[in-house]
Amino acid sequence: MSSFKPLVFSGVQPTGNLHLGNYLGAIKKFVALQDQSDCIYCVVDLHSLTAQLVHDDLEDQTRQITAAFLASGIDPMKHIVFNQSRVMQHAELAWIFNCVARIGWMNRMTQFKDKAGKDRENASLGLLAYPSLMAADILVYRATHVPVGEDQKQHLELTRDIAQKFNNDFSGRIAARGLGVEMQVGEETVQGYFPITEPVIGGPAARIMSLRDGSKKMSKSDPSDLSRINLTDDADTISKKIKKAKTDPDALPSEVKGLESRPEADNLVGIYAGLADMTAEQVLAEFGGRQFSVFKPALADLAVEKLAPVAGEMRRIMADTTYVDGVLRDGGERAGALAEATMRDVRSIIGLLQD
Ligand code: AQP
Repeated sequence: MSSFKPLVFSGVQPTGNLHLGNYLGAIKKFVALQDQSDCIYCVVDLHSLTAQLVHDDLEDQTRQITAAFLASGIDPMKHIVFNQSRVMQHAELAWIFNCVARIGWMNRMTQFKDKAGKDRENASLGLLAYPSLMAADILVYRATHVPVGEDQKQHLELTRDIAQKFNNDFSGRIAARGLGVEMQVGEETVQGYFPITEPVIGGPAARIMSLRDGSKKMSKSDPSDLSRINLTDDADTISKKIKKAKTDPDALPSEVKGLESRPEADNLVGIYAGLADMTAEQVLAEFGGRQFSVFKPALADLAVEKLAPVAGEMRRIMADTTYVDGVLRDGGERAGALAEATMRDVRSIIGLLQD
């Protein structure tokens, strides 16, 4: 009996300027994982339609996320970088998962509740079914690991539920075709066609909060630009935003426990730790007892030092649209071949006739 080879998949929506939360919570992890496993990184343009259906610049935003991947150090030759809509098997598998998943599962998603707001009846069906497409993105490659920020944890649990239900519903047909793969789920060894994917979440930057309100996550859709550091911000803007970041009047504590109930201080320490590849403990060992008037300039210098090269490289790559489009085309072809192999199995498992 075979077992799953480690494979990393993750995606980012082309819904606006990338920010420090996307960078530290996701993209920096994407870069780190490429030395350990095969990786597939996707600009999830179909997902972005749930946020905004009519775009004037979806093409450019897709290229911008691609440029951010490449500028951060993702190698598109060793790994796969593409935009989701090129590989139609994502949408095909999402339809099948719409029939596997239950409406109640979708209704419980906090992101759906937040984004739909009070007028749920008027939210698009796509917004409700978003996690089903996300499960398809991951499972069409039978990916085993998914690096994401903490806000995506619930969606990944749903991906696991969908995989498990598919494996159970079709267990007889999977076994009859010899397509079962043995895997460890908790203490149990089980067989199934889809892996029960592991989230890769954690570290000091798993949830970067708004610079204006430590109880809200840093987000592209926050109307205040001061709430986030965009990857394309220049050095002055980064420094100004950190200087204006909300804090409290106390000095930094020497122990992590002292950050409890100080969300803004906790957030800035997490950002420093994420940028410097340190733990919060190490940051506090250096800055404990110091006022924000000392810590903020040090954080601003560090942010400029780490982000300016990425922004510069992004601009250089963005200027060469032929290159960016070539990366996406090549990645799409390679991803499409892998996805089609899965879909041939899935169609056979379900009983959908094919040649
Ligand atoms: N604040 C954050 N802290 C850590 N990680 C974050 N991510 C997003 N915000 C934070 C992670 O970035 C990856 C890509 O995100 P996405 O664009 O696909 O989706 P999103 O979560 O909807 O991003 P935004 O910026 O928060 O957009 P809006 O404003 O539309 O809600 C994901 O891995 C995500 O976890």
